[in-house]
Order: sequence, then structure tokens, then C-alpha cells
Amino acid sequence: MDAPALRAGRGVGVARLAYRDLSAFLGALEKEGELVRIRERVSPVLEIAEIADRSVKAGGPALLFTNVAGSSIPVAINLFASRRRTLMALSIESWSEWDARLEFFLDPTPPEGLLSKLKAIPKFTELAQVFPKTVRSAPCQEVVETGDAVDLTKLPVLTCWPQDAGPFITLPLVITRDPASGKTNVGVYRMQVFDRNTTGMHWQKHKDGAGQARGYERQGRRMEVAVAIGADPATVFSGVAPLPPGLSEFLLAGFLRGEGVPLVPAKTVDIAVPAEAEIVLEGFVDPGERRREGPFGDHTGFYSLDDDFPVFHVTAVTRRKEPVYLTTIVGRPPMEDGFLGEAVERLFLPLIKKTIPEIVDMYLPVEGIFHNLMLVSIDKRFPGHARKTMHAIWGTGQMMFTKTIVVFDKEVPLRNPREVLWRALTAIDPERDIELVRGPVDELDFASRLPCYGSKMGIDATRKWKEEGFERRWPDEILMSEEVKRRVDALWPALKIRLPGAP
Ligand SMILES: Cc1cc2nc3c(=O)[nH]c(=O)nc-3n(C[C@H](O)[C@H](O)[C@H](O)COP(=O)(O)O)c2cc1C
Ligand SMILES: [Mn+2]
Repeated sequence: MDAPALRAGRGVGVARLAYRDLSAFLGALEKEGELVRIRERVSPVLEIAEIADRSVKAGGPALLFTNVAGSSIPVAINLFASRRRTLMALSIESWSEWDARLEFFLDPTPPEGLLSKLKAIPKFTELAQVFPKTVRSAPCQEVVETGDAVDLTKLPVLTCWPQDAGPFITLPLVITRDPASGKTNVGVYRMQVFDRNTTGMHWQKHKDGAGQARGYERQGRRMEVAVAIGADPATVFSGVAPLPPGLSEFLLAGFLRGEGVPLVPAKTVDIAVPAEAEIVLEGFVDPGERRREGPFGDHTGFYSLDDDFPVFHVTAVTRRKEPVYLTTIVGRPPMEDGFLGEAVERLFLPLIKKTIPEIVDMYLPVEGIFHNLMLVSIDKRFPGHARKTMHAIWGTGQMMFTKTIVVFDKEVPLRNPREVLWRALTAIDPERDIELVRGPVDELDFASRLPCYGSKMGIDATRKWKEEGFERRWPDEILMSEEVKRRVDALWPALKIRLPGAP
């Protein structure tokens, strides 16, 4: 991770290895053998998707297509499609390093004594540097196209799956401002390209962008929107991160980078956009306007049906002279977004633990597509604790969508599917241990009785206590004695038993 494009920061607090822009990240990936350039001519209609899908399913590299039919712009995909690349993207060495780094900022005890106070100063100085900073001129505005010059069909937007309604911009950073507070939100919401200058705007009901749009609609006002396509990887990631409304995604990106995101005022709307972005679309969404969007092969592994969504009118395109089009595909798991989901899970776990302190670990298997299955282990302290945990999860941000939560005792290794199945199924009396609730569900859930409203299930797979009405004896697990294990360890070579898979 020491590519020359990176600026090494060695502070104890937030100074990181920041990638200035997408090219710097592509360069670092290439240097690490994590990127393959493809010079063969390929079509953005289904072909790139099929190549990217095969690649991600086999743990392959990031891909840069430099010869895309119908466009002069190269296509980058699967940049986040492995744990290693995602950590690189976020300038995080390991998740334990991240936990340690956050701990300082989350620790509520003020430094005691002069020495530790002095030691804390540089951390706060660094923290002051992570706020976005405004710049006056920017690479993302090297070329400015307005009016008739706007033509989205010049972009190499992918058609991903056979039944898709058309090409979809899949990794756009949709930047909007709240009509009341003026605060900026960044969210990744897919955009179906309808024609040269209009797209769909697929912000789902519960998302911050949609919330802000409701504010404009109530006032009957036109909403300005800017969309950045392709930026430094921390900024791209921040658009996916489920931050509480009002908390700045650009600030999260700055914290990850150890350096504030440079923002430049957009040319035709009153929104600041990442100066180092590849391509920026500027325009508006009109109150009340809706258009059929989809179907779209979605991250559930099924096609999301067509439905009515707001329309984005693009009035200006600004870009670099030689931009790269950053995209991704979603579909049957595992896909690139699964790695982004894993990063979200690991990044936010220390924060979640601060409000739901009994949580020891949390794991969202990729087949559960984020909202269908969460495994969580807790340090159980009181009767009904597992159920309290479920309700706390259902009451927290986008975790409200979790269709199935399975709660385990703290020692259960959540990432071992065999242990998880064995433990969960032996520990439950279904009628007693399943908690069914109704409430909001993910808009992409097609099985719920109504769109966005359905039921959720919590499974209490913890060991049951007397205080919970369990009067029988709970058996011990079978474990060999340590002494015998040591004796057999010593004996083992002489036994000459060759086990498959053993060295
Ligand atoms: C590749 C990808 C595509 C996504 N597409 C959408 C989408 O079309 N609509 C949506 O509401 N959320 C979509 N999301 C999820 C949001 O980006 C995510 O929920 C984010 O937290 C939203 O930001 P917000 O909390 O500021 O609303 C997508 C995520 C990824 C990784
Ligand atoms: Mn947000």
C-alpha cells in the first residue's frame, strides 16, 4: 500500500494514506497486481456485466475496460470487489486497526494529566483537517457541457441484465441539500438513463435523499441535484454508508482519508461537488413528477419490478478531459456490493456497540443481501436480553430492515456457518424463541405483504435461563480435556495418520 501516488500519514489519530482521486486509486491497485486493463473491444450492453460477474464470483481483480463500444470513456468496475481492495480503498490496514483508531474518538474519558493531554493535541489537530474544504477550480470542471451539448448517451453506461429496462448508472453519488437545514446528503441511488438528458432517480422511501425530496415537494419547489460519477474511493464509499440523516458523508470520507474532501461549487446548481470527481451531472427533480423505472436486475438476485420514481433532468455535464466511468453491477450474491456491505458492517460495529453495548460481534452473510439475515452475538446479562437486542437493532437506522436476526451467546463464532447452524438449531424451542414483529421492510423486499411494510423475525438462540422460565437443566457441550489433547498432540506424528488437507 505504499504506491507513490499515496501520501503517507503516520499520525496516531486520523492521518491516513489518502488517494487524491480515482486515477490514484487505479494506479495503486495496478501496482499491487489488483487491476487488469482490458484492451479488447467490449460492449456495455450485457458483455461487461458478464465479464465482471464471472470475475467477482471467482475472486478476480478490478477491471478497467479501455475500449468500450459506443464511447470513448473507459469503464472501471469491481474496484471494491475483494476485502483487500476495500481496505485499500478506505485507507484501513485491518479492522482491528480501525477499531483502535475509533476507540480514541469514542472514549468518553477526557485525558488526565498534562502528559496525556499533550499527547491528545495532535489527534485533535488532525481531526480539524478532515472537514471538507472549498476550492475554486477543479479537475471535474475541465470540460463543461450545457444545453444541447448535454448527452448522457455518450457515457458508457452499462445495461447489466437481459430484462433490464435499459442502461443504469449504478454507482452515482447523488448530492442534494435539505430544504430546511441546508445540510448536504450523499447517497448512491441508481439512475436509469431514459434519454440524452433525463434519468430516473431511484432513492427509496426510507433514504435521506427521498426525505429531502419530500421537503421540496411539500413546498412545491424544484430540487437541485448534482451527481458525481467516479471519485476517490473513500468518497465513493461514503455514499453507500448508512449514516444518520444530517451526518455528513463528506465528513466520513475526510475522516477515512485523513484529509478533507475538496469540494467545488457546481456550475449551474447551488451544490458543492467533489472537485476531484471524474464526471458530474447537474440538474433538478421537479415536485410530483414520476416516471416508470425498471425493471432492474437487483442485488436481491431477482429483478426489481418496474415502478414510478422521480425524474432527474440533467442541465449540465462537467467532467475531466479524460474521465474514467466508475460503475458496478448488482445481481446474485456474491457481488461487489457484498464487499461494500461487509465494510459497512465492520466500520460501524464499534459505533453500534456504543449504543447496544451487549453486542460482541455481528455478521451479515452475503447471501442475506444485507437486510435478510443478521447474526449477532451478545454478552447476555439479564432475562430477555436477546429480545432487547433484536428490538434495539430494529430501532436503529437502516438496520430496521433486518428481516431475520439470530442472537447467540458471546462465545459463538458467527463466521463459521457449521457452528452457527448447529448452535442455533439446538438452542431453540421455536414457539418460545421466535419473536415476530411487524414494521418497515426494505423497499426491494418483494415477499412482504405490502411494499415497504411487512414482518420480521428474531430468533433467540442464546442459552435459556431459569429466570426466563427454563426449569430444565441445560447440558454442557462436549469438549475433550486439555490434558488429553496435549498427550495426543505429542503422540500424533508417531501415529502417521494422514488427514486430508493437513500439511
Ligand atoms: C451499488 C449500490 C447501489 C445502490 N442503489 C440504491 C438505489 O438504487 N436506491 C437506494 O435507495 N439505495 C441504493 N443503495 C443503497 C444506498 O446507497 C444506501 O442505503 C445509502 O446508505 C443511502 O444513503 P443515505 O443514507 O444518505 O440515504 C445502493 C447501494 C449500492 C452499494
Ligand atoms: Mn445520508
